[in-house]
Amino acid sequence: MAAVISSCTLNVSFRCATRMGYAARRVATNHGRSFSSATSDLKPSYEYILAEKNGSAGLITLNRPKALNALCDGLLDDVIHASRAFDKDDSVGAIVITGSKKAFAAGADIKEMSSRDYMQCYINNQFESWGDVAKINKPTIAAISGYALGGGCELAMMCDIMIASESAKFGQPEITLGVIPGCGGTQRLIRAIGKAKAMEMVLSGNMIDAHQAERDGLVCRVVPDDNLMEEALKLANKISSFSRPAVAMAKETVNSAYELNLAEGLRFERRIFHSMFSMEDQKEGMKAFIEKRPAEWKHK
Ligand code: DAK
Repeated sequence: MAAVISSCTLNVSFRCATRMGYAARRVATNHGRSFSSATSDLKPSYEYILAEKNGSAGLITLNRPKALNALCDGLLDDVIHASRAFDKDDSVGAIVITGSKKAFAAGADIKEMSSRDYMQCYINNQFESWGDVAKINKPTIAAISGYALGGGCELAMMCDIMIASESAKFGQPEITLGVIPGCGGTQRLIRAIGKAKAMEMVLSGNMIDAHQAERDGLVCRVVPDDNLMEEALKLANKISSFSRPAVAMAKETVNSAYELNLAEGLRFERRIFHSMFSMEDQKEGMKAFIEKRPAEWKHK
């Protein structure tokens, strides 16, 4: 049933949005796609991103093509604003972040930060808000084509799932600029691909291609360039078709493995599992299985 739901979702998304009363409008993106758009807390438009809905997925497209989506302060502010708006929107179950075919993002904006001095960085706690992307409660999926370098790779790693297209290239080239990764590149990369491979990338600035990234466990899968958005949105809509609290608890519990030792993690998992038996969706999900019908989630 889930497979049926996911394969249908993309086709019905515009109809659904209209039926649900959104102010639907068509939006062209730099992947050349068009979707319906409307979510209450979203701004009508952003300077550096496109934000729209596709069925039950929120879609954020980095849109600074001339600079290969280099992550200037304004772009990051836009990403965080739209992510929070989708996080609060009950009709959205998961969020996809993508870039263009040539670049997911070529890193922090080197031109913007090049002349900053230590005191400016320190007093303003430069880039502190970047980490907020990892604080979004709903599942986030990075759909990556082309370059994901430096802060671009770090932004992708803040997401829960990374899907790459054949053209994707990942790297932490900060060492070539005389600095180090500053937003999780030294920490999340080692957890994703292990010390030996992370060290090579961070110390040499070497890039890895999509297939290497899949072999190393950095991305969950590689898809043809032309299928990237279809696959990412299909996955986001499939995740959105499940009980929202169950999905949120699954995300929180998996992420707790970053912070906890095994014994604490297993205890946390068990306690979360126990707590789910207070949910209507647990009753409904199991009853629906027994009655051989699709579950009707109440999201509580
Ligand atoms: N910043 C600014 N502009 C960039 C850019 C970047 N990261 N990457 C590309 N651009 C601009 C280029 O300057 C060029 O602009 P114009 O010259 O046309 O005005 C335009 O985008 C097209 O780029 P190219 O002409 O270079 O295009 P190519 O196809 O020849 O090369 C490339 C593509 C991706 C290989 C190349 O552009 C490149 O090497 N870009 C820089 C990659 C890089 O070094 N990235 C790491 C940046 S450092 C932190 C949070 C985050 C960070 C640090 C701290 N905290 C929370 C503390 C992150 C740091 C970084 O990401």
